[in-house]
Amino acid sequence: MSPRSCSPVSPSSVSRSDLVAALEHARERTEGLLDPLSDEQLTRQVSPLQSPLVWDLAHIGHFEELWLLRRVGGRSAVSPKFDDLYDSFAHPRDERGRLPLLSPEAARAYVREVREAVLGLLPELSFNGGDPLLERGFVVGMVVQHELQHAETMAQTLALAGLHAREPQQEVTASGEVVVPGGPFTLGSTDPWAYDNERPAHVVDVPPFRIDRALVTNGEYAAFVEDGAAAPPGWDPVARPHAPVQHISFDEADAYVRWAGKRLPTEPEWEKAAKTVAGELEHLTGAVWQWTSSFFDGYPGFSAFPYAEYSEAFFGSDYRVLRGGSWFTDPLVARPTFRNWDLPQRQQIFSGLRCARDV
Ligand code: AVJ
Ligand code: FE
Repeated sequence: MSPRSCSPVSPSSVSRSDLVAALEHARERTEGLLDPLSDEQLTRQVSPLQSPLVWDLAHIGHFEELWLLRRVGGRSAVSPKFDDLYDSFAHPRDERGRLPLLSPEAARAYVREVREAVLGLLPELSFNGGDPLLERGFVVGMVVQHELQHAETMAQTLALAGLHAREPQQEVTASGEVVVPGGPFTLGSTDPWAYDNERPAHVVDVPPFRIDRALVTNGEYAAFVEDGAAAPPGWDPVARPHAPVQHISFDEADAYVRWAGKRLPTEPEWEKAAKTVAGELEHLTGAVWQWTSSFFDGYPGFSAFPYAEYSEAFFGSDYRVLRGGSWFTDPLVARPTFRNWDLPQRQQIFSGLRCARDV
């Protein structure tokens, strides 16, 4: 299924029908992945790096219950067990296959029950009454984006299981570099659905730099592999030499750019290019996530909202930031200010790279 090209929610107002449509759109993407699967495929621990798919499904429902039914709606918990079972900080991914999880049938019934209650609650809520959680539908947007992000995590699991062998459909056609002139630009977002880690928007002075118009292709990466680098998992460079290379870790991306006599863009450089020379650059979104050289950290004046476990818990020098969005990422998530992050050795994500260089 291809992502819907949806009109963004207007910053000045939000209608209940927009919110319902966004919730339904996220659910369609989840169901599109999971409906064709057997119970065995849904409950299997495919990799220590990924949850069993049925965990992601019930976790999506639990997050929606927690934020919309309980926090906003004041309802009581559906089951006291779920707060532990489906808390991503309570059990690492490699242990989730051994937990007493809901069966696929029970998980489906749970997410359906939560969604029906949410649709009943929405007409009672005021989205411009001064509550920052509700303002312009923020908390609904958060629940929608959470489900869409877990859909991508589930797509990674399916790719690892060999059940959803997919890759970027795009072919790289651009070549050469763009010089981005030095000077200030605004890093971050004022979009009402932006995450806390995209805020506050602030002016940053970025010295001039060069950035490639195109992503690194399988064909280009093949020369690096011939020179001794490890081949990415599941790689077949002969099949699609002009497609962007994917399943590249930060460490490999960093090694590639050095080998090529270049470097990765920093996060501010990537965002400045996306905001000021987008027309010159190919595949800013919709192909593969693009590694930057930046660690994941808060912008100056960062304040966790509405919970520290989304972003702040990962700040520091463990995680590197990726920008853009993959062939799977929904347009609702793949905005130019959106920040993704992962550990530098991870390859299961749909990640590639774009080179940069000093002027
Ligand atoms: C932004 C993709 C790194 O999967 O850990 C899902 C998204 N946060 N549930 C993750 C997320 C909470 C997050 N990433
Ligand atoms: Fe989650």
